[in-house]
Amino acid sequence: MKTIPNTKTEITFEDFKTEVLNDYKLAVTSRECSLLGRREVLTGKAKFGIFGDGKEIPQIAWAKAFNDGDFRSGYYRDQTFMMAIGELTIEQFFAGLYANTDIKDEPMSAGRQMGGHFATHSLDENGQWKNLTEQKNSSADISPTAGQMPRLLGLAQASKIYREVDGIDTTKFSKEGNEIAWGTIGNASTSEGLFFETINAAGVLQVPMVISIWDDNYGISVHARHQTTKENISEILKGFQRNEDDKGYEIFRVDGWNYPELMDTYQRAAKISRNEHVPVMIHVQELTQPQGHSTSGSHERYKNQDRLKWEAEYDCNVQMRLWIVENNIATDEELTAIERTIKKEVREGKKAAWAACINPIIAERKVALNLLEELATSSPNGVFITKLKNELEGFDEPLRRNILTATRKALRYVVSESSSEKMALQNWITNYIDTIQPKYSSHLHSESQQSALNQKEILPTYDANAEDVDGRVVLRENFDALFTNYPEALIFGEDAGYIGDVNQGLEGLQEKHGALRVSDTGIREATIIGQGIGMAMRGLRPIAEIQYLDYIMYALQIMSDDLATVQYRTKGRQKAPLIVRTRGHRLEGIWHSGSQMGGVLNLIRGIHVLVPRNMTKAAGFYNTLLDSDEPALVVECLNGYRLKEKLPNNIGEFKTPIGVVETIREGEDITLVSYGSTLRLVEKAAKELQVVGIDAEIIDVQSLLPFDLNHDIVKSIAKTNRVMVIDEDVKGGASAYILNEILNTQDAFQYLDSTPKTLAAKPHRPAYGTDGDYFSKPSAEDIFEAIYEVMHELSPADYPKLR
Ligand SMILES: Cc1ncc(C[n+]2csc(CCOP(=O)(O)OP(=O)(O)O)c2C)c(N)n1
Ligand SMILES: [Mg+2]
Repeated sequence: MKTIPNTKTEITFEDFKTEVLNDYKLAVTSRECSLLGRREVLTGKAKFGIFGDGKEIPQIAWAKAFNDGDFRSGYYRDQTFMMAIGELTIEQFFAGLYANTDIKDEPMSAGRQMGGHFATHSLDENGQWKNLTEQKNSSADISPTAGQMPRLLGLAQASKIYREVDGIDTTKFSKEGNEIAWGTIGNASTSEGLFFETINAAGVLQVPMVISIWDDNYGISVHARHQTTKENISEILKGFQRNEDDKGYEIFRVDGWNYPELMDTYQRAAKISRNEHVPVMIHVQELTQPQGHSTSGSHERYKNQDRLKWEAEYDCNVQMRLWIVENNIATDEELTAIERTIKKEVREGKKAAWAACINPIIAERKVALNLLEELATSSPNGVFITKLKNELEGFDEPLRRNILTATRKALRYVVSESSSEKMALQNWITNYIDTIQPKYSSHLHSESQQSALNQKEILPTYDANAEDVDGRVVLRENFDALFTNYPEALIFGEDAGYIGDVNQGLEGLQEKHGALRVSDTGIREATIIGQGIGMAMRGLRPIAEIQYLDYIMYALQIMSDDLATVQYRTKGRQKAPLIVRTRGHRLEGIWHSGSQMGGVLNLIRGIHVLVPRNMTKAAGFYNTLLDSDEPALVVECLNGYRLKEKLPNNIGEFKTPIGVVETIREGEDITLVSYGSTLRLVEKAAKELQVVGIDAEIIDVQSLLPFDLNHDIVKSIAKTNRVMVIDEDVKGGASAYILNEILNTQDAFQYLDSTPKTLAAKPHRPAYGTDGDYFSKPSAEDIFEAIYEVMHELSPADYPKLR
């Protein structure tokens, strides 16, 4: 036989048989899980199911080529692979389906993600790195199709950096860059832009990435003829094939039901990619979906009889079984016996998983029922409370929601009573919510010691005769210090390398720190972020540069869906402390002046959003962030690079704190809240207002997410009794966000003597040119007049109408 599962040449037939049968057992186990999983959804125990049936055999071949230290970035079909690398048991599979919130039972996401979204733990329970070279790693899945691709690029690039850059401590992350990043994607999802963008970028970067395309001819109900030119993705990507003259990909095509061919293909692919750092594509064709796409519908609706017949015949498990029998590796009876045992094992595993999920809730319900009973006995409204109690008791499979609905409603019946039973229930409800809520809400941000919020401010210090320099020089000097102090730090983006970014904040740094650490990228914002996510997940400290804030829109989806949710969707067991550097605010024209902050703020909760008003503040943020373990977006002021700032003498050391505002002008009459470039106009207006006797206090927010953790703004309002938020975003954008924080989080209403105001831009994008800006965004005159108007309303005699 040409291929045997292992590349070792001398193994006995018995060894071979054991290994093949073991593989078959795995395939059957995985399939049984899928079959039973679907039943669990149809009977209502689980909400939704999407399974790996029909894709078992290639995943077993892949798992054999997957080494410790390697990373997976895949999608919901990969359960067999996860089982094959020992990272998913039968119990865990069902725990995911049932949304068990205990991370010990459900290690993929502690019930936060639907089943079929896989992950391993890169961090221990304290948020510290485990040794990733000693385990098989899977980055946490996300649901948007092809969303796994950008991160895959970075996971692969990390190996290249670890192999080629000197001076990095690789102990926990890499063995000479020998790790492959393995991707998987469905055939239909290759239609997404993210797929093509990643494929091109990996070809350019020549990184050890192996992408498997699981091709079952469909994307839900939509046939390949509507998805892919020539209905064949490897056919149309042939131009990426490398040859003697040009670098590119190695491309393989293999049938997904052909066990020996798959074994051979994956071994060859791994060898090339691991040794030579060449990207490889494996187009796995002729796969099936025995149960259709998911539990949401049946494939009989869109597959014809011929297709269904073909799928039954070419089901990869069926084909492997045939191959085993035909090659006299095992008899039909032996296999039937194996299948029977596995069915039983899966049933038992499922039962155990259900018990683990439901028992804690039943125990909690018992406590609640007792409290309700006691309350009913002590209350004149006992009958109503008993009814609630009986309803709660009647649920065969209670949810925590049922427990809280009953107990919270019960309190309404005793609202005017006072009893120890009532107090006991009140306390229990509060404590119960306090203990259960974190199961759903913890770890949006890092909860480790390195959380950015634990970083203390270190002020910049200056020589007596400190030089006035262009703002960009402060940044450049600071980046230089950071790349010297942090060998694992690197920056990349459009024009970030050779010319040192479009505003020269990285001038000369490529020459000094090398082209792998200060590098140019293609114009591909989503995968620039993906590079950053993947590298950050493997212990590097990437800074991904998005040239202008306006163009972050291309990357916003991946920031929102992937980067922002890494900690949350793994309950703190993975992190991607990526710094996204960009520049925005207050330039002119529909696309170079944007401050689409409202959108950004609301889409990337989980990422800090920092808006420094000058380059010293910005540099301080980079220093803070590199000492912490969280992702952040830093928006530098586009019009601030040539403004003069004093050069601090503690470059690389001073730190701007996160979530802390700064009062940049003291005043008595009104509190003005703003950030970024708009502050310069607010300061100008404040000076002019002083002339007419209005004394404004100005607060620079600096950090939009998190927002004013010390609640300093409300302290200012307690003094001035008036507030205006000034912003260049559209109405309802960042200004509305800020006002919400001031009113709802900081409870400023009680101190206000005038209506709280926001002053924002016109609803259209800003027109080009100085006048375009003047008529699109708040000008110094607009700000002056808006504030004057507030004072006019207060005292028309002192402040007569201007116009
Ligand atoms: C961005 C995005 N669009 C749509 C969906 C809904 N959706 C989920 S799976 C799927 C089809 C994917 O087909 P394919 O990539 O071939 O994978 P398969 O399920 O066939 O293995 C679609 C459209 C999604 N999850 N994400
Ligand atoms: Mg498909």
